[in-house]
Amino acid sequence: MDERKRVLSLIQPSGVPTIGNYLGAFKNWRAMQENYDCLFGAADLHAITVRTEPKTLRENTRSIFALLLAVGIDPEKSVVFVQSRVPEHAQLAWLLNCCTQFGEAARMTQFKDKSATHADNINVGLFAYPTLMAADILLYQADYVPVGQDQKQHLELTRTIAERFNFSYGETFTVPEPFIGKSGARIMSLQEPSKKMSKSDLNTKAFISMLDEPSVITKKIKSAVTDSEAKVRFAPGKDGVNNLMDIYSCCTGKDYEAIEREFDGHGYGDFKNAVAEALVSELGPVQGEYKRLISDKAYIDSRAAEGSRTAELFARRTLAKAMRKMGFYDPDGR
Ligand code: ATP
Ligand code: LTN
Repeated sequence: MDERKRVLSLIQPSGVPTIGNYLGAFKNWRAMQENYDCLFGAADLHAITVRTEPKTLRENTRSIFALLLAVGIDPEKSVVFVQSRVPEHAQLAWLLNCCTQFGEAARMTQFKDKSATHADNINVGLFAYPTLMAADILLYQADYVPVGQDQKQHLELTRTIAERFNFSYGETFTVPEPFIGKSGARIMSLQEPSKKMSKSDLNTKAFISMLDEPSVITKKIKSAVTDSEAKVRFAPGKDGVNNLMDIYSCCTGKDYEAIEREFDGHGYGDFKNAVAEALVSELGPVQGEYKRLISDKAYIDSRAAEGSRTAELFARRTLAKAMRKMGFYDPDGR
């Protein structure tokens, strides 16, 4: 009997992932494959909550799938899939919509933020985003969900929905726990370090994409906002420097104290050069592998199809169970 705990996490194909996605999510995903039964994938149904060109959606989804493999998510160890290929996600989401209060969804800060940045398209999908995310997680009876800090509130709502369903209809879903790394869980914008780094930021200097060329990485780090103290130390009020220290720490494994010692007596110039170098060597192998994989369309397509079929085998069982518990008529009498 397999006693391993189950892990699930998805990423939206809404652009090229940033080093925030990499350090806050992918690195943990890769490590967790060794000790857990993992499912990872592309949340393309979530991506359409923001207006997206059909061609872009298709390309971004294939691209993010290739990137997952490039960072070392191994389809022989983990189930890697595409959300929209498993129709049970949308089906369970509807059931969960009916177990979620309007007020609960309206409190989500991501909904409030996205409503502000996409004021011309505050669609019902954007509002129902967290119940679809709850369906993603509950369909696979996940124990842990590795995400960045920004997703904690959605995880709390998922737990509330699962507990409510179990209470109303009988034990059905595993109540999941968020898994948020100690460092890298909230990489900040390089230009406004009080805001999280986001791949959909309109200012491209604010983020480093995982596929940025070394010269671009160096330029963006050099123009990152710091402060006038000119001392590398982790302290309140030094958001820009704290963020660079966090990035450096994630890439090198050094703690803040070690970093402070290393740059004692140095200005921000030397520190920024070191951060850029660390990032370039961290991302280099991933970029090489991505280039190789993305040119092999047949391989990516067959892996995505196979992973999605496997995911559906899990998903189908849970959806059937939830429908049975809720009292849906099944004329086949199962
Ligand atoms: P968008 O900018 O399109 O809204 P996003 O990058 O904020 O997207 P996702 O692509 O869905 O959101 O995020 C995938 C994973 O990366 C999630 O686990 C999320 O918590 C994590 N993540 C996103 N941004 C950061 C960040 N700045 N620091 C750490 N983790 C992050
Ligand atoms: N909402 C998440 C992406 C996401 C997700 C999930 C994460 C969609 N479904 C299920 C974990 C589990 C985000 O990071 N914006």
